Amino acid sequence: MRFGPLVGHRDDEAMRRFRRYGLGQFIHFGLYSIPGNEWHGERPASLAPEWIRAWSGPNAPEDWPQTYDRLNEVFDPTELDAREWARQAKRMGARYMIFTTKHHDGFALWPSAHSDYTVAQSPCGRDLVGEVVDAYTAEGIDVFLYFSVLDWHHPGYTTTVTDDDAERAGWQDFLEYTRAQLLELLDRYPAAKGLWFDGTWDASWVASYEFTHRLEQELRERRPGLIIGSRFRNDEHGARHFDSNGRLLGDYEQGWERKLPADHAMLDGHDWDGVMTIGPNAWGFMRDTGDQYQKTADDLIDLLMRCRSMGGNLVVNFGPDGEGRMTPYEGKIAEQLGGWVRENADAVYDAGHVDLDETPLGWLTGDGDRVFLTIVNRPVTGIARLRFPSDAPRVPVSARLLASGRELELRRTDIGFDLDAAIHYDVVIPADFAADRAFVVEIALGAASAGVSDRAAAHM
Ligand code: JFZ
Repeated sequence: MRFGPLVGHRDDEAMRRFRRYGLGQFIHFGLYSIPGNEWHGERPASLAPEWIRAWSGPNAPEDWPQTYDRLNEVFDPTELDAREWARQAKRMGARYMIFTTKHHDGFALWPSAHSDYTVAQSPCGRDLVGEVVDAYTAEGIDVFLYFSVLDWHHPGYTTTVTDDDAERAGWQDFLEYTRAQLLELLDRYPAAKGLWFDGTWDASWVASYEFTHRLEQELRERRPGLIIGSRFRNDEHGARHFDSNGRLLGDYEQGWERKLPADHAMLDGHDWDGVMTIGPNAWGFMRDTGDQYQKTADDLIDLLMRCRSMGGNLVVNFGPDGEGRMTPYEGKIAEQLGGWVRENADAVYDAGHVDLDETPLGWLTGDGDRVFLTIVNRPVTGIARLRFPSDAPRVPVSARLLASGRELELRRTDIGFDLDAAIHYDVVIPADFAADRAFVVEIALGAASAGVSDRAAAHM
């Protein structure tokens, strides 16, 4: 295989940092934020709002793509204050963020020298990518640049492989433009830590594997430490994300989108993150979410800890309105999620997968010295039971509620099953402890010989 992975499993500082991000923020912002999924009261039947340019059918406005393409003439998000966004993300507990520099419509949120369809050709006139990179970096939040290869504006873009000479020349132009924009992004925004690619599924791009292989090399040379996910390129057999030999194409698995791995084993040791919308499938702003279910802070806490228990990060998407304001619902989510994460930070950031049996009570994370049990399903028995292998070198020695530090009774429990293979440890959740969200039990580990005595036996 000549066009397989360019890098193996990385363990440099940038990737070690990636593993401790825990929580991230995605922001989808662009021309599509202006219509917000509707135009003069009409809506497309089934498109994500950031796809509204693809609206067709009986209720689509006349000449819709042309109308959409001219939205740059009115694009002017005067309420957009990147420092405010960054402060909100900080309060939410995000340690990295992904920003749409150019979505499928081809409109660049930085004044790209390689395009005539950018913020510079709009009343906005600001470098929004620069503002976001600076504001988030100042808050200590790492920035990844989302970049859609798929481009509805560039005349040379084609979805298919063609024999037509003019079309082939157009595609070559497009590839050069793509390369130029990516190098431009890296050069303009040296603080950006990664590139988050999208729209790389068309046959034209898949057939350009020699180009993409060379380009990945060039990007990595231009910016040592740069993180590139697996949604950038494919091998010469068209295998995407993983090459034909099953090797990951990039630094982390970038295919977990609005779905999560079923268990840790299926990740095969790869780094990963899961990107998630708050509504069912809306990345860009939606004026009216109607009766669509919106994930609650509790849903997101559950998803976050589920991701952490499998060693991944959760990235929550925000879609600001056309003026650049975060929506009130997103604001509420950010505060609620942030409040929880702040109280339970030890279980979130520096804790990852722990090699223990799963529990129906919630999610396990660990940092070597401690195991954290995020209880989502509080047991009616008041007992949180964990199963340790009987030969475990380190076992629970004490337990407390992470948020308050309240000590909890811990006991080794011999209930007469699974005797040879396992020891069960019970943490007693006090009946007088009231919780209206998931809560974390912190369990300190110590040498097996120092474990708590078998109190069940002592009571006999
Ligand atoms: C893409 C975009 O089309 C969408 O607008 C949004 O930006 C999202 C983050 O990315 O949508 C995808 C891409 C990949 C998958 C699903 C939706 N996928 O791999 O399942």
